[in-house]
Amino acid sequence: MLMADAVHIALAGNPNAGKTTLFNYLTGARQHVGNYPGVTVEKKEGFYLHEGQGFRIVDLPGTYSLTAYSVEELVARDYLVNEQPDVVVNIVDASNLERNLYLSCQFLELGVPLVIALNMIDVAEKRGIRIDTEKLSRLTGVPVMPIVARTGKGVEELLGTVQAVSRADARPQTLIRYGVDIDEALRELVPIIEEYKLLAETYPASWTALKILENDEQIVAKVMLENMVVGQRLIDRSAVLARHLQDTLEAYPETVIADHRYGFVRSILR
Ligand SMILES: Nc1nc2c(ncn2[C@@H]2O[C@H](COP(=O)(O)OP(=O)(O)OP(=O)(O)O)[C@@H](O)[C@H]2O)c(=O)[nH]1
Ligand SMILES: [Mg+2]
Repeated sequence: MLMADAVHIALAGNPNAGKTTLFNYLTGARQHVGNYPGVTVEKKEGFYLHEGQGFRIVDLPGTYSLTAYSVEELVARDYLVNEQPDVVVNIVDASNLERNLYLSCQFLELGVPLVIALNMIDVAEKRGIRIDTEKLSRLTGVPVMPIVARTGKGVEELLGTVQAVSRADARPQTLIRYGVDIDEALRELVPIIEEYKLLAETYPASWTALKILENDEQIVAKVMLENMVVGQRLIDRSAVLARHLQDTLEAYPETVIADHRYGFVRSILR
């Protein structure tokens, strides 16, 4: 079998969600797992062969967000956009759904091919938490597969779905709305980013626009490097939004954006 045929998957999710546990289960590796978050700081790579299909698996550090504020977040997000895995498997702690889905929102925004692995189903069941996986799948627009990484329960089915998604080559569309002011700014920024093909190789225009409004230093710098004149136009528009939100809500754009992600999550969990 050629390595080129392997499905390239990245395990991503919150700290302590069970990424390394699944990685170890699949690759036979003995990477350290811990009861405290932030155990994995570097990415680890392994290989898994399943019914004639090879999987190249990357275990990413856990993050709560995909901003540019911490090394872990930058490692995870740069890996996803630079290495472009065939499928991102978002390991979600089923016993802590609201917090975990906040990060899932950001994978949806990034538009990466996504499968949600609902891990720690055993813990959730013990606590009497029942999750409607079909509803969750319908509302997020991506497959949701329940697993217990510690025992391997559901992992076969998860890999089958991962394989199908890698063949389909489909990218999820984000269904998240951020309120009238931000949505309006996005509607203005996106066509400009598209017209000048800013960061077009790596990021969807809607994501780049959102990051400019969030004042994400890394993305703003990349945009300026590509086109200073257009970049300045986008920054100026973003500043108008920031002032408006400050005047009307006394809030920063990134706070309003985060609030709307949580709103989306809550609407899903209702
Ligand atoms: N009961 C149960 N425990 C699990 C399951 N999966 C993982 N764990 C436990 O959860 C804890 C955290 O697991 P890790 O695999 O280290 O989590 P991680 O996502 O790699 O964490 P970071 O590297 O910090 O991002 C460990 O104590 C695991 O044994 C599961 O399905 N059920
Ligand atoms: Mg880990």
